[in-house]
Amino acid sequence: MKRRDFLLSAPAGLMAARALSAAEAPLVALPGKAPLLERAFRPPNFETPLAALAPDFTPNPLFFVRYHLAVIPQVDPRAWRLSVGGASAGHELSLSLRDLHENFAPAEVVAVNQCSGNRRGLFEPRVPGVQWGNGAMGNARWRGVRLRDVLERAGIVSDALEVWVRGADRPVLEATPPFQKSLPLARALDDSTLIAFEMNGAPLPHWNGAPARLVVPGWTGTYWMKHLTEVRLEPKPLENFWMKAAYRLPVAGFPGGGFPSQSNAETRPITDILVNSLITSPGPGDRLPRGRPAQLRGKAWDGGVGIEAVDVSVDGGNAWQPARLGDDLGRYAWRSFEYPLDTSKAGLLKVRVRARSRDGSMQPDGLTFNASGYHDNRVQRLTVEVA
Ligand SMILES: Nc1nc2c(c(=O)[nH]1)N[C@H]1C(S)=C(S)[C@@H](COP(=O)(O)O)O[C@H]1N2
Ligand SMILES: [Mo]
Repeated sequence: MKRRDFLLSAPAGLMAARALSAAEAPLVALPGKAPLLERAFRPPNFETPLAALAPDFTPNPLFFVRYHLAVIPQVDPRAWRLSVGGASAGHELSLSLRDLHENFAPAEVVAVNQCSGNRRGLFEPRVPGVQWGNGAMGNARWRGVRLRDVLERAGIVSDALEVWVRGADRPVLEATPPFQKSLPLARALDDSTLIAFEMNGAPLPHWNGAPARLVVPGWTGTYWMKHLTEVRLEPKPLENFWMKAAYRLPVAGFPGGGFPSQSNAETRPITDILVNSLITSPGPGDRLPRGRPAQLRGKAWDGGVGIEAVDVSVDGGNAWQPARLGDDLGRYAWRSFEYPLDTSKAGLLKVRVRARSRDGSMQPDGLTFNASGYHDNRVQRLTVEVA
C-alpha cells in the first residue's frame, strides 16, 4: 500500500509532503473544506489542525480527509444507488437515498473516526506512508440507517461469513487494486454499524463520503467506506491487497481477535481503536504567564469500552492526579478532559497524560513499534514553560 500511495501522488504533492516536517505542512483548502494540513495532494490526504480538535464535535469543514485512490467522482445523490447482494444474500436490492430515508428506521451514533495511521509521522524510526500528525481523526454525530436492517432486507443466508463493501472512487491505473474492504458478519450486524448520510446534522461533505458512507464505531477508519456503492454478503473471506497485505498487524504485541476469517498465526487486520489521548492545549511551544490561571485540555477515547479516567502528571510521571472529565457523549465518542495547571512558580512543567478504559486498559509509556505506523497510543507528553 505504501509504495502505491507514493506512486499515485503527484510529484509536487509528494515533494511538499516530504520537504516539510509534521508541524510545517501547508494549510490548503479543498473545495468546500476549511484549510487543512496537506499531507499529500493526490490522492488527497488532509489533516485536521490541532486547534480544531478542541471542540466536542469536529466541524465538518475541518474534518480530516483520507483517500487511497485518486479518481474521486462527485456522486449525484439523486442518481446514486446502493447495490446490496452477494452469494450469501437472499436476493439483490438496489436502494436509492430516498429508500434509505423512507423505508428504514433512522439510527444515530456519536463516534470517533480515526485513521489507522494517525500519528504515523511521529514514529521513530520513520516508517513509509502518509506522514500524519495528530489530526487524522475527528469526532462527529453520524446519522443514517443500520447496516443490519439493510442486510436483513436482502436476506442473510446462513453461510454468510463477511460483508464486502466498495466505494465509488477508483484507481488511476487499472493495475492498482480498487479499494474494497470487508467486515466480519458479526461486526456488520452490530447495532452501531451504520450506513450514514448525515454528519453533525448536515449531509455528508463530498470529501467525507457523500452521499452515504459506512460508520463502524470503535474500529479504525479503514472500514468506514465512503461513497458507498456496493454491499455484498459473502460466504468466503475477501482476498485482495487491502485485506491481505495492508492494514494488518503482528499478532504478537497487539490485542485483537475480532476478525477471525482474515487472521493467521502471524498477522491479523487492525480492528479496534486502542485507548488513547491527545492534549489540545496548551499547544507545543506555548508559554504560560506566571500567576495566571491555566487549564490543560484534551480528549481521551478508545474502541467503545468507554473512558474511565484520565490521569495527569506535571512532574514527568512521578505523581498522578485525575483530570476532570467532560460530558459523556457515548461510548464510541471521545471524552474531553481538563486539569488546572499550577502557574504560581516559574519553570518547566513536564506534563504527562494517560487515559484508562473501563476494562482497565491504559496507554503504554512507549510506542509498540510496527512497520505500518499504526496504534501510536503512547502516554502523551508536553513540556510547558511558566514565565
Ligand atoms: N471510498 C473510500 N472510502 C474510504 C477510504 C478510501 O480511500 N476510499 N479510506 C478509508 C480510510 S483509511 C479512512 S481513515 C477513512 C477516512 O475518513 P474521512 O476521509 O471521512 O476522514 O475513510 C475510509 N474510507
Ligand atoms: Mo485510514
